[in-house]
Amino acid sequence: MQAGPKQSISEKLRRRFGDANKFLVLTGAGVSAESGVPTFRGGGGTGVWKGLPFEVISSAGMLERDLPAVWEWFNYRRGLLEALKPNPAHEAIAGWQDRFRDLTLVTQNIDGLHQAAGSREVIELHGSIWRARCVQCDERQSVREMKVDDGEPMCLACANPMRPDVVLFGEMLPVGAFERAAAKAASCDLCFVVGTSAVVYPAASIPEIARAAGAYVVEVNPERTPLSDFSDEVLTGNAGNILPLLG
Ligand code: BV8
Ligand code: ZN
Repeated sequence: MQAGPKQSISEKLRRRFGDANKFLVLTGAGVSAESGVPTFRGGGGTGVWKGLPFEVISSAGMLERDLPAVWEWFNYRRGLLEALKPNPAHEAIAGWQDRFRDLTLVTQNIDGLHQAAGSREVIELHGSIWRARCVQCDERQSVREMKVDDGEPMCLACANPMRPDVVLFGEMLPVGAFERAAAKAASCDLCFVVGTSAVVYPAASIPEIARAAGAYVVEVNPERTPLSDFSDEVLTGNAGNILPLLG
């Protein structure tokens, strides 16, 4: 990851940050990159699995066709995550929750590192790799209490197959999750967008909703994204270096 010129925080942003009442933070894979979690588009090796682009292996169609393959894919990613720890970006965001009267943390990540850093009430738009859900009765169970490496686990409540409790492409987001995030975006006065390529919808519409509602939108990313042009400020660099600068 190239070390760009040392990013400084403008007086304007320091003031906006200091005066923020309703603060929304949206994160993507980039916030976990410095923890060693491969990103999807950053060439981190989870863009393709066994020759299949991740949008295919992580799709509703694949679940229909081959649930064991979907389990194998998420078991592999969970294996990568086991030993990984939150980084200073996760810790900075966790520290903000007691500083702001109204902070909403919305993530596209399924890795649980925000919660591991101490963030509470995280809106997980795309679910969690640490949970499984019954395909029939929606019973949820922590994967940590299940044997998942020998074929797909069965539901203890109705004996139907369990599936990873993540949102696959072509599937609806968890009931209420997007609506809650969108409502907070529509009433926030400050919106940080950290480590996302902003191409997956409806998650990428959250900063658009915040901007349309007059919020000050700040992007944190070492690279430009479709959001950069309409953000009020772009902080170019790694979240682990930049977020702690805001204190
Ligand atoms: C749905 C879980 C409705 C599984 C995921 C509108 C327009 C076009 C397409 C659509 C549309 N609406 C719906 C679609 C289809 C689709 C979609 O958006 N497709 C895209 C590809 C165009 N959306 C869906 O299918 C959604 N469902 O719409 O349902 C529906 C359903 C049925 C019937 C009617 C309607 C569901 C989408 C959710 C899919 N699941 N994840 C899994 O993890 O495998 S998405 C997954 O990919 C992630 O959760 C995340 O959302 C996305 C990856 O993006 P990022 O997190 O941003 O990661 P990426 O690698 O791309 O970028 C990393 C960034 O970090 C980079 O910019 C990099 O520069 C930066 N970075 C790197 N290092 C650092 C850093 N930044 C800061 N610090 C660093 N150190
Ligand atoms: Zn069940």
